[in-house]
Amino acid sequence: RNISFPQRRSMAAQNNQEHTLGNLLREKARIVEIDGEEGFDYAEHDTNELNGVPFPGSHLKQTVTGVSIVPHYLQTATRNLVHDDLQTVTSETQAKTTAECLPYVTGKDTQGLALNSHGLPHLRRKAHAEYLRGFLGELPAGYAAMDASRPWLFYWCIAGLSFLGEDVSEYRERLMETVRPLQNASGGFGGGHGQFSHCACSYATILALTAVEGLEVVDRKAMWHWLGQVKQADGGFRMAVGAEEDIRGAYCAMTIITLLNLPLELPPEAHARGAGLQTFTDRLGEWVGRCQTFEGGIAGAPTNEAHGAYAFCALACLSILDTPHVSIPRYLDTQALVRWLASMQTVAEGGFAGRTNKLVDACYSHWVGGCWSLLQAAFSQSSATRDDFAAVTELEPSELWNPAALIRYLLTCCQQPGKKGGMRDKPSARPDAYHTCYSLSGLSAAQNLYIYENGITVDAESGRLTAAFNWLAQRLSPGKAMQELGIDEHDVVECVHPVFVVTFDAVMRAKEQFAKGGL
Ligand code: FPP
Ligand code: K
Ligand code: ZN
Repeated sequence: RNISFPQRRSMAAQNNQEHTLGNLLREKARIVEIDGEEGFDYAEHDTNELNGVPFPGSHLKQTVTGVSIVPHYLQTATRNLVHDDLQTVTSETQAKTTAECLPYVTGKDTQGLALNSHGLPHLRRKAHAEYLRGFLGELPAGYAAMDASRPWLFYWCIAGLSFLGEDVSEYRERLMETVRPLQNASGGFGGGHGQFSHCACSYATILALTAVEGLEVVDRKAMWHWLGQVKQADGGFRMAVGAEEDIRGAYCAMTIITLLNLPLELPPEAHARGAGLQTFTDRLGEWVGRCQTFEGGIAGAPTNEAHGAYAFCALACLSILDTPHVSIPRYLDTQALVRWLASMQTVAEGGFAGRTNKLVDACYSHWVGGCWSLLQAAFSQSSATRDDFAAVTELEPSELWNPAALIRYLLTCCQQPGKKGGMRDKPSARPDAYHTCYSLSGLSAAQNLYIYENGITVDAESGRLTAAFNWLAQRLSPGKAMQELGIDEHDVVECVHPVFVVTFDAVMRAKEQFAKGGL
């Protein structure tokens, strides 16, 4: 009872290491069953129907340890594996969150939302689009606190609209004129005029411009020089000159370099040259590898705590460096990573948490759901990698997470009901542009199919890394898959690029625009 929090965590980690993932999944099913018998809410809500319609995926239900009372996804989620009766703030907030979500995920309370043919709420396309458009004008005074994050608002709203299939071309001129004064003559974008350039602001600006075909406003040469100042001798990137070095920097910088087709050679004045580095990619994979923790997840920087948002940055960065099924296993312990990622899908909410012993949150539908898109493609690639994977996990890559459960969480718990739209972290949170954008991106990860086509990884003429341009997407079409996921055609979002997080069309246009390279 007096076990301290960190000790509990490391017990969980040791426990994880002693089992195969298949065993953990079975163990989880057993724990859920015990909870049911002890009077925890699961039994009461246990049903394979929602408003008279069978649960998506309920036909997949297996009988585990002789008990088949829980819906399929309660069996496949592996969270809270080490279950004890120790009451802490953590266990209390978890119980509160489960209780807050259960009426919605089970369909007991539909909040007045219009339902689809599977008994789940429809995606409120028009309401969410209107909500996002509302941030692309003047904002109330309280938003002054977001001044240094203005490019993020441009990106979340414009990208989010494009994920809903809305035409965003009307924002082209306005966005170009708005970001022009945010660009520094010495390269990169800040949050506002006169603010220092920053990797996050530059990344968000570049993606928003990509979405509206407005990249010509970028001074590519200056950007190349500026990025040369944030590249570090150990292989990583700082977020700004003199700022923290973390994995966001690595992913943001490599995204900018690739979309703008900047030279991979470091500018002559880059101080990392003094340590023998010649290119932006030197020592980068190794640095990303150092961010993997004892839990198997990825931290923002070496020695820090594993977090889903950083796992996405790591996998996306490695997917820019090379073919994902080559670069991911080269720098990361994929077994450990997969085990950790699987444990992020929560019971009974069905969405993802960002880290061990923390709560489900809609934005991790993208940060963690996006990891699955990248990994699934990596491991479905060849029968060799697939067999390797199955040997470790006893499972197929597609069995490691439950897209139907994620969709259910997003549609039932994360859509703001009533007049206003927008999507939210969880029912007790208010909607915001960030959660709306990444909920929609997470829906795409759960709905659409991404395929990695082996192809050229470096363009011979321009020198650009092209590995991240080899993705193909298959939009979910009517039929069995929709049935299993519990959605109608109306609820399907556009294919979101698994590395660059804008639509596929937008990525292809950027690729063509700078095909020649040069500066
Ligand atoms: C914890 O917040 C969150 C973090 C430690 C990192 C979040 C980073 C991102 C969402 C994005 C990074 C990526 C780019 C491209 C900039 P918390 O403690 O409020 O949430 P938690 O309880 O869910 O961990
Ligand atoms: K959070
Ligand atoms: Zn969130």
